[in-house]
Amino acid sequence: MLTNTIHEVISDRTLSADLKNIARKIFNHQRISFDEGVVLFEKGELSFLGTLANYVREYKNGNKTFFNRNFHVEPTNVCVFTCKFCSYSMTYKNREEGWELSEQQIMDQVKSFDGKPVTEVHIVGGVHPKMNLHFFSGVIRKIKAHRPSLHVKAFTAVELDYMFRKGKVSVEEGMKILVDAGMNSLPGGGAEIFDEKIRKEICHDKCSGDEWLNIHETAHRLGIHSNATILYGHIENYSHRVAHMEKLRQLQDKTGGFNTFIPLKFRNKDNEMANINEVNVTEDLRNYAVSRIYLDNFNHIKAYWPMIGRNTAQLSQSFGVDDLDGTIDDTTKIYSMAGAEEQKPALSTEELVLLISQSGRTPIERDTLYNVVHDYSKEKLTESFSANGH
Ligand code: V47
Ligand code: SF4
Repeated sequence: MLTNTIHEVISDRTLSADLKNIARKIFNHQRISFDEGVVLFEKGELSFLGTLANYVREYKNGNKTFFNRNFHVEPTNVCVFTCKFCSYSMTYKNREEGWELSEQQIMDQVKSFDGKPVTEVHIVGGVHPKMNLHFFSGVIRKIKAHRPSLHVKAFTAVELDYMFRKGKVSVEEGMKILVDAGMNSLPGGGAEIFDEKIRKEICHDKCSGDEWLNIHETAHRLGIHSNATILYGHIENYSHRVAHMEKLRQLQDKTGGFNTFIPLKFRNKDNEMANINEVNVTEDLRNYAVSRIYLDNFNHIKAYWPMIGRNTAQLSQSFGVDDLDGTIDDTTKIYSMAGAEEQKPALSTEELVLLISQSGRTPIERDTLYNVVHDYSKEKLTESFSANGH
C-alpha cells in the first residue's frame, strides 16, 4: 500500500522535477534544505503535501494520535507588552475584563481538579509587572506539595525572560529556581515568528527570537523538555516560516529537548491586526504538512483543537498531525477571545477518543513526555455513546 503510494508520487508525470526530488528525499528519510522547504510551500499542492506528511507521520508514530488530560491556569491577563495580534491582554483598548489571581485563587483552581485523572497543569498568561519569580516559585511549590504527581508545564519564554530580568538573575539561575520549586517543562508559546523584522512589526517590545531560543536551550541543558510554536497566517511569508522552523531544527539537533511543534493559526478577532484576513483551512493543512516534513527531528506535531475546531482537527491527522493536545475543560480564554472556532472549549475524554477514532486513528492518552497512560486500541466505543452523536 505504502510502496504503491511512493511509486505513484514518484512516477507522476505532471509533478515538477524539484518536487519529485523532494519526494524522493522524504521517502529515503533524507533531510530537506531551507530552499526545498520554501518550494514545498510555494508549489506543493494539498494532496501531494498530505501524502508526504502522512508518510513521515506514519513512520514516526504509526496510526497513533496522542492526547492528554490537562487543565489550564491563566494567572492574569494584565500584560506589560503590546503584541498587536493579542486579543487577550487587558491593556489593549483598556479592557475592563482584567483579572489577577492570588496564590489562593490559583490553588482553588488546582484543587477543583482533585480526584479527576488529569496529569498536567498548563500555566500561562499575561506578563504582570507584580507577579514575579518569588510569587511564581511559591505557587509552583504549593501545587507540587498538594499534588506531587501533577506535571507542571509553565510559563512561556516571554514570561520567563521578564521574570528573570526583573529578578536580576541570569536565565540559568532563574530556571534553576523554578525547577527546584517543581516546574517540569515549558510550553511553546511566545515564539511567534523569529524573523526580527516581522517580530518588530507584530510584537516589538517582548523578548527577541534569539532570547526565546536561548531560554529553551537553557531549559534543555538543565534536563527540562519544552514545546515550540509558530504563529502563522498574518504578515509573514513562506521564507519566514521555513527560517523559523530551521532555527528550531538546529536547536533540536543540538539538544533533543523539544517534545512537539505546535503551529498556531493567527485569529483576527478584537485585536490590532483585525484588518488582516485569516488563512483558510487548506492553508492550515498545508502548513501542518510542511511542518511535519521539515522538522524531521521532532517526534510530534500538535494541532491545538480549540483553535482550529473539531472538523479541522480530524482532517489534520491526515496531514502530519499526531497529537490533539488535551481534554481542556473550558479553562483557557487565550483563543476564544481571539475568535477561535471553539468558544467554550471542552471535550470529555470519551469525546476526544471518538473524534480520533472517527478519523481512523488509534487514540492514545499520553502524559506530557509522551509516556503512554492509556492505549485505546483494544477498546470498543459504547454504542450508546456513538448513537448520541457526540
Ligand atoms: O504565544 C496569541 C498565541 C500563544 C493569538 O505548549 C494567538 O502545549 C492566534 O503557546 N491568534 C500562547 N494565536 C499559547 C501557546 C500554547 C497553546 C497550547 C498549547 C501549548 C503547549 C502552547 O498564543 C502565544 C501566541 O503565539 N496567540 N494571540 C491570536 N490572535
Ligand atoms: Fe502579553 Fe502574551 Fe498578549 Fe503579547 S501575546 S500582549 S506577551 S499576553
